[in-house]
Parts: sequence; C-alpha cells; structure tokens
Amino acid sequence: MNLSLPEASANAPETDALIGALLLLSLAVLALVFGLMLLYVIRYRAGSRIDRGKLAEKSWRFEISWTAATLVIFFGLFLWGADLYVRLFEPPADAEKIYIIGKQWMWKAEHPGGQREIDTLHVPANRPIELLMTSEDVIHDFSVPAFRLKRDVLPGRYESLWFRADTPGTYHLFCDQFCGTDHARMVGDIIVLSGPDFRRWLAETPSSEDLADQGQDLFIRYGCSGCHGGNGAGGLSGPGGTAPESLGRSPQGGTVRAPSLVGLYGSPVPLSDGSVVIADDRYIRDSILEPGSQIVASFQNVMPSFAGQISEEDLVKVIAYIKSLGAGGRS
Ligand code: HEC
Ligand SMILES: [Cu+2]
Repeated sequence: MNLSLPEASANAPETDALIGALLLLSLAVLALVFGLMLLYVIRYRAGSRIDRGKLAEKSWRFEISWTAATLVIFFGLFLWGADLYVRLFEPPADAEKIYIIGKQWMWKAEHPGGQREIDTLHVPANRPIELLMTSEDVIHDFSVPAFRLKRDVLPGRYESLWFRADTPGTYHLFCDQFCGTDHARMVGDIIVLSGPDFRRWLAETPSSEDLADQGQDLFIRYGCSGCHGGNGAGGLSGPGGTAPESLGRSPQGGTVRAPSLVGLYGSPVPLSDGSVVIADDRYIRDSILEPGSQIVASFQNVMPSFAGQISEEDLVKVIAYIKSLGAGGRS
C-alpha cells in the first residue's frame, strides 16, 4: 500500500508544510510534557533515595516565558493557516470557470464551451481553474485529496473552489459528505492535461453548442426576453416591445419594466435598500430564483421567481448567456 499522496496542486506543498509544522510542534510539546512527567515519576518514585527536603523556589520568569513562547508560536501557525485559507477563497480574476453539479450520486461538469462530463473532469495544467458548484438535491462535498482541497456543495447556492493543478495525471475525486445509499460510489477522476493536450480534448469532445448560445435559447423559452428584451438590453412594457438600448436603464416615465443585462456581469448593482452588490454568479443566480430578495434600485419587484422551474443545468446556461452580454460595466 502506498501511503504517500501526490502533491498535485500549487497549494498542496504549502498545505502539507503547515500541517507538518503543526504536527512537529505538537509532538515537541507532547514530548516535553510526557518526558518531564516520566522523569519525575522515576526520580521521585516511592523508595528512591532522593533529597525531598528543600522545595525549589517558584520562578515566575520561567513560567511566563514558556507560556508566552508557545502562545506566540501557535498563534503564528494560526495566522499562517488563516492566510492560506483566505487565499484559497479568492480565485484569481483570470481563473477559468467550470460548473459542477452534484446529484445523488454523480458529479456533472459543464465547460464554458458546452462540453459536458459525468464523474470525470478534464482540466488544463498550470492554469487557475474556478469551480462553481451546486447541488440538485442534498449536501455533497467535492474533495480532491491530491490537491489538498475539499468544499461542501450545497443545494440552492453556488460554492466556489479554485486550484492550479501543476502535474498532469489522473487524480481521485470523492464525495466527502454522506449523501445516501450510493454515497460510496460518488467518486470520479480529475484528469489534468498539459495545455496542448487539453485543447485537443476540448476540440475532440462533442459539444452541442457553447453554454452561452444554449442559454440564449433558454432566455427566450423561459420568457426572460419578454421583460429583459430579446437581446437582454432591457425592455419596455407592451407585448413583445423591446426598448431602445438608451432607455434600458431609465426608470423615468414608468415605461421600462426590466433592467438591461448588458454589461451586468461583474459590475456594481445599486439595490433598492441602498446597498450595492457586485453582480457575480451568485447574485445573478439569486436574482433569477429569488428576485424579491434583492431588488434593483428604481425597479419594481415584478419579476416572477423561477425557483423550481429552471433546472441547475439550465441556470448555468442562462447565466453563461448573461455573462456573454458583456461584463464589468453597464452602458
Ligand atoms: C415580468 C418581467 C420579468 C421577467 C419575465 C424576468 N425578469 Fe428579470 N427582472 C425584472 C425586473 C423588473 C427586474 C428588476 C427588479 C428586481 O431586481 O427584481 C429584474 C431583474 C433581473 C436581474 C438582476 C438585474 C440587475 O440589473 O441586477 C437578472 C439577472 C434577471 N432579472 C434575469 C432574468 C432572467 C434570467 C429571466 C428569465 C429566467 C428573467 N429575469 C425574467 C423583470 C423580469
Ligand atoms: Cu454526495
């Protein structure tokens, strides 16, 4: 049995170093405490002829310095761990996004180009990859021991996880959250390919259409275009009426029914309660499933909730379409 686990991601060596340091330090403290205990047990055992006459003077200096030293060292480890944790929660802006949908008992993956996989995930080496993960039923947990990463995958929201795999190869993917009868079989492979191999894989894998194009069809099929306009540029009231783009965000006159989605992704959105949020995947998802929870400033809460009507897979496509309308600032 091979007990060593490959360190296949950029964060793995540091994670191992942190755990190693914690282990070594704990062992050192353990050895000190048990060593002294053993020493005194033997030295002062009943019958040993040792001088028990004069008690040693109590030294505060010794006590304080030993307490302070261990506190500082353990606190240092805590800061290191916290820093690593925070970095693992902040995907780089240029990370490639892949959607993961957990479902009893399989992992489904959707690449931006429309390639889909089940229980396997192909990723390019040496590139930051952000996984946007959700569940169609119960809580699952996406875990890749060789990357030293795991994260719970919850129904009803996006969790994100990012990594940079640096060694091509095949690694185990597990579900780490007991999720029902076949939980033990909810496993898969992460296949890390070199850049050219990955591009070849993308080209060879059949994909119907890219996610955004499929999302555009759904945008019309679910009736979003009736309010937001056929091209997402905002809509006027009246049957099928599409506003000129200049009117898209204008609240005046009460004719505009829905905000323009052009350039929405990644831009700040002022809400009716006075707060401002950044329109990321989570925000857009919530806007579709629970439109009443965050209402765009100067718009009415007339958008119906699509919760229970739109599947996770369709949501991924609609969000991809909205992203394709432009990002980082509205006109
Ligand atoms: C009945 C009209 C209507 C329909 C149908 C509708 N919306 Fe909306 N939508 C609105 C209005 C009005 C707002 C602004 C108020 C709010 O935030 O709820 C909005 C807000 C949004 C936002 C947030 C926009 C922003 O500027 O932050 C998104 C994203 C969105 N809708 C997407 C969709 C999608 C996707 C669909 C189809 C699945 C859809 N909408 C269907 C009327 C509609
Ligand atoms: Cu599971």
